[in-house]
Amino acid sequence: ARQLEGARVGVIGLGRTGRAVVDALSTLGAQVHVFDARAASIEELDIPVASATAAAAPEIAAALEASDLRLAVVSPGVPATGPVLSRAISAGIETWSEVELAWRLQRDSARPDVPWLALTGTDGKTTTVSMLSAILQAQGLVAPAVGNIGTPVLEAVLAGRADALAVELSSFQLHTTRSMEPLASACLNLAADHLDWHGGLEAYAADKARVYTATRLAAVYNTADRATEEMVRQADVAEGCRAIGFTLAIPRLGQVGVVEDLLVDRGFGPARSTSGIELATLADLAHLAPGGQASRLPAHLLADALAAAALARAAGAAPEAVAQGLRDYSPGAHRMVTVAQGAGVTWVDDSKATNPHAAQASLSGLAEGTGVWIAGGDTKGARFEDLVSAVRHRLRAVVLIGKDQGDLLSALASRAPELTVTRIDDGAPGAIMDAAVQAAAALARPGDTVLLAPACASWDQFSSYAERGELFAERASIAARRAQGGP
Ligand code: UMA
Repeated sequence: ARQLEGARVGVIGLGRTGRAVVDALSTLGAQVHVFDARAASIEELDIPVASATAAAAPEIAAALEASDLRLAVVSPGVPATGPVLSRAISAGIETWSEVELAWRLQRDSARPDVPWLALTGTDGKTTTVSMLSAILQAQGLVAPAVGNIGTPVLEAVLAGRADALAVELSSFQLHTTRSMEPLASACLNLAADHLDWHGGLEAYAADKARVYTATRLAAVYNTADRATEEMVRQADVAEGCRAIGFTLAIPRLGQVGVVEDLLVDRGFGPARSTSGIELATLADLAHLAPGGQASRLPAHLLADALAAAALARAAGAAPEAVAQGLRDYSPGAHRMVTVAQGAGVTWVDDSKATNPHAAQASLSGLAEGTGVWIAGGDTKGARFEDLVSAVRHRLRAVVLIGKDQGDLLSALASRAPELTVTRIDDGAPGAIMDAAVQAAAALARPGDTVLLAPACASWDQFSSYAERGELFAERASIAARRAQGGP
């Protein structure tokens, strides 16, 4: 932190994290030079800075190259494959994520030992980090869920009130995070996502694998996902760090898993050599299952709970805290929420399904031939053939939104030519959702589910997945009421 006093530092991107970075650097007495592709982001900044540049990526790249900056803190949205990062690096500028800055500031603070429990993965991150936070709170710790979920890690570190941090990390954030030494870490799963940002699956996986680097106590992996196990095998972890698997099956030694209706730990403590320690029952998760029936709990939620339990156990959580935390956890908005019902049609908002892997998990719950699927948006370079092949028999029809519908259309044409596809034109967010909901209402039959599970990011047409989900919920309620003969 002392080294930053008086230092000239670039901050690229002034979103949620960028503003926290500018704030922290200014307080430390650094000379801050900000860059953003959007003039509005610069205008909204209310902290004095040494210079502010609003320009497109190539110009920002050129300005960085011409500057004598040695360090830049880069927003997660700035792509690894774009000119800004690549030219900053070739100009010898060190690039840090906000997470990297947060780690370094904590290390130099009065409370350097607050443990970080860091997790990444293609899907389930937000659910898992929220469950983890709930378990740690049940243990009596102040342990907020921070990072990609919303609150910048830096804000939590500077507030200085946490006993532990449950940190959700995206591959973007991990790309420029180097010195973090988490107490425990996990990659939940790996599937194709954000390929355009990283430049390919291999680069994406390599950034995800960074979560394990220098982990001190437990590197948690998914026994059903070989990629995550391989990451742990190859990771440069601290001496004495153990690999702990989580599994939906009966756990072996060194694993956390399920025995009949119990979540059982055979990874930590004396349990490593015995039949294991009972952590919780499936009934503790019943509130997350359709109709509150534990027997219908979706497998991915059970996997998330096991991963959260493993990370929490690494931080010393007692079995009772695991059970209590899982009971306390409630799912966030826009994750498989039934938002309306009318004329026998159920309307479900899963706007959070922003990639094909997540959309497949939600579509897999539909009965044969009963789904009207609203899909599309910013594809992030993903492919949709496998998804369409896996879910086609569950669908009645598809409504496509999004600016670029080509990739989804060609996957539908080649893998599910029998399906009716309705395309919605570009327009204002409200008008797009209006048209999509009206089209879906006309296609749905009694007993059907209209499911917003776009398999794509929302950025091309909406401000966020939350806005997309909110507009859907609002329009779906109107459609359901009308179908019942209401106003
Ligand atoms: N900007 C540029 N150039 C670029 C990209 C962005 O100048 O190439 C500017 C934008 O004009 C804007 C600012 O940077 O002013 C936006 O920054 P940002 O989009 O990088 O994001 P933040 O507002 O700092 O929010 C980030 C995460 N955003 C992304 O990863 C894109 C948030 O995750 C996260 O909650 C927040 O930090 C706190 O940690 C969002 C997300 O969609 C929700 N994440 C992806 C996902 O979950 O799939 C990874």
